[in-house]
Amino acid sequence: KHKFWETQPVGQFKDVGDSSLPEGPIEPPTPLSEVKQEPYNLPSPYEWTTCDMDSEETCNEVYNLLKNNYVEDDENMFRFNYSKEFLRWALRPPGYYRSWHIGVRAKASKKLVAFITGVPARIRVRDEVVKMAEINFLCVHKKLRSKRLAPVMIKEVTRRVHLENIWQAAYTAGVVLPTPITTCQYWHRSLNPKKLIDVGFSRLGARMTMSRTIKLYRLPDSPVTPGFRKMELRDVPAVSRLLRNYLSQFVVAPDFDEDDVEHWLLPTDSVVDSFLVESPQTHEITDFCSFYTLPSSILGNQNYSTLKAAYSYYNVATKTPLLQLMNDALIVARQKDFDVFNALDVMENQSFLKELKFGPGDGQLHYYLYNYRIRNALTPTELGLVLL
Ligand code: NHW
Ligand code: EN5
Repeated sequence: KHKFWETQPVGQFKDVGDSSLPEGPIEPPTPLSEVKQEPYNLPSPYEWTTCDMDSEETCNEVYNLLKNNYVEDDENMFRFNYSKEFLRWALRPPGYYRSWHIGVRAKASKKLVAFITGVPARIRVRDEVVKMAEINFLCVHKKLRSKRLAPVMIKEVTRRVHLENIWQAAYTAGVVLPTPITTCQYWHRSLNPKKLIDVGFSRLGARMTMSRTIKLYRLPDSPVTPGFRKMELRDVPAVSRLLRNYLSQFVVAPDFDEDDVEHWLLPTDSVVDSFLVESPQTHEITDFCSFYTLPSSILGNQNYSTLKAAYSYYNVATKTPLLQLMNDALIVARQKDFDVFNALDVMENQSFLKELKFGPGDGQLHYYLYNYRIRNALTPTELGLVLL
């Protein structure tokens, strides 16, 4: 079945449920001198390129490859359309390596035909903090599919990660591979129900009219929590403390320092939004919520070309009820003209999804670790990691 994945240091299906296998690295690191020094061979019409995301031109090429060839839903109605600013943000966190932004070009035309990326991250698994690569944006042009290019790209990114003395990775996918550490469900909260129905993202419920549906999803014009405001640079230390403390309860979660929080959570227009609650009495920062912007192209609709989606990111409630905090997040997302607010059933999200009128989607997201075994699959509530 999995001719490539069977050869890789990942949990194998045959080992699921085998409690005799130890938790931790599957293979030990090898001396750096033993890491292959030359890139893997591509089929001869293609060549490797390192993509400089600082370059407007390269960033445009990556953007266009993904816009036309990246992830679609199971009925091919929508395709992720990550913006250029988003890609720059996602690919240049603290300590990033340019060599992990890997493209494949057609030798003849120099056209970019495939892409894969890694960014460094410290991920805690139980009480061990492990240096990992987060792998994302694996994409092969539609016309070059099923030619076994993906395994070569995965081996090449693995080699370049190894050259930095990093031996583990984390990644997510909509497809089942050997073997998920957990499987999460996507949930969706309509903000602009009429458009969602018009484009086929959602359906009019049984015994529901359009005006009844619009009323069902109506939200207040502004957040209700006193002291709710946008996060600022001066909040980085307090947000870092709040988030680090919160994430410590999950089995798998990022180990964010202040530089990471500044990069990943300080608001960036049309990329990431973060809000917090500052106590009007004590000026203490007690609660935090965030979401990132990921539009999808709407494939073949006469009236609309993009679906504007917000994705729940990291949220921490210590004083404000999480339900109220997330309702305020929905309110500000609606004010910013998002059509839908998406969330996974990770962390404590289950506690607000139904009450805030999210409904389950038709998509799932499987989480994976490379070269790190987890003894038993986790529940989504044990997972404190959101990948983009
Ligand atoms: S998931 C999004 C992936 N991208 C898309 O779905 C975009 C649309 N699809 C495509 O571009 C987020 C192609 O279909 C792709 C496959 C490129 C997906 N992950 O070339 P072949 C990420 O970016 C396996 C991993 O013929 P193709 C995370 C498949 O099981 N493996 O297929 C990325 C088969 O192997 P098998 C995947 O359709 C994580 C082989 O590829 C996969 O032309 C990467 C077939 O290759 C997927 N999403 O191209 C792993 N989809 O053993 C990182 C298919 O079953 C691992 N495959 O025969 C860690 C590396 C770093 C380690 C550091 C220590
Ligand atoms: C991770 N970095 O399938 C990249 N999305 O449910 C890989 N469905 O939007 C991730 N099919 O259910 C890949 N509407 C995995 C995700 C791939 C994209 C995907 C799903 C997630 C999705 C929508 C549209 C379905 C269109 C037909 C969906 C129902 C919404 C409804 C709103 C009202 C309440 C009930 C639910």
